[in-house]
Amino acid sequence: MALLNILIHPDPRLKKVAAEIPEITPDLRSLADDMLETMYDAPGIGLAAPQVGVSQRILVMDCVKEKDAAPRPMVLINPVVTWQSEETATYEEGCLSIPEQYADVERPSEVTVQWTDLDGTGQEERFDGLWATCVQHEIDHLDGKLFIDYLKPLRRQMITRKMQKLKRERARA
Ligand code: K1U
Ligand code: ZN
Repeated sequence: MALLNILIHPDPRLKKVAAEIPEITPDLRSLADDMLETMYDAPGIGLAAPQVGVSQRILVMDCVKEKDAAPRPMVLINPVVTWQSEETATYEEGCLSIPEQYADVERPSEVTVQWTDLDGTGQEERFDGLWATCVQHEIDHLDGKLFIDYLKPLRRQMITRKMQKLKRERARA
């Protein structure tokens, strides 16, 4: 297992549409393990492969919040939203690729998602609450979209400038 480097916005690799995964390989299982380790270490509740520089359609998430509850690590390969509610919900979102910036984003409050798991088996689940927000945020990453793309241009520009400054400071350190 290994901790992976999380790309920081702006980065062209975060804007690309990720490729479908044709088969489950040992390398893919190893990537999923590393992504989960990286997500828990960050800490975060989700992580998509483009955030670690891999342009493939795989994401991990675990939105269990209760301290004493068992973790629920999930690995979704080639996820597709097959249904979304008309009702929406607004959550204050963050992103490991845009550290320390948060903003309200409105999305469908429930979604049904189909995906392939690491055994190659097709899965389907309806998500609500934070799980629904998170899975939509992560699928957006696979489509080269960030939560700041939902904000007004001026706010997006301010956040992008802050991230450019952060990257310059990190490069100098
Ligand atoms: O995709 C990512 O960048 C991960 C992101 C997922 C996300 C957060 C909030 C709403 C939608 C999607 C994060 O995990 S940011 C960190 C975070 O939210 C968190 C960190 C520690 C404890 C609880 C939450
Ligand atoms: Zn994100």
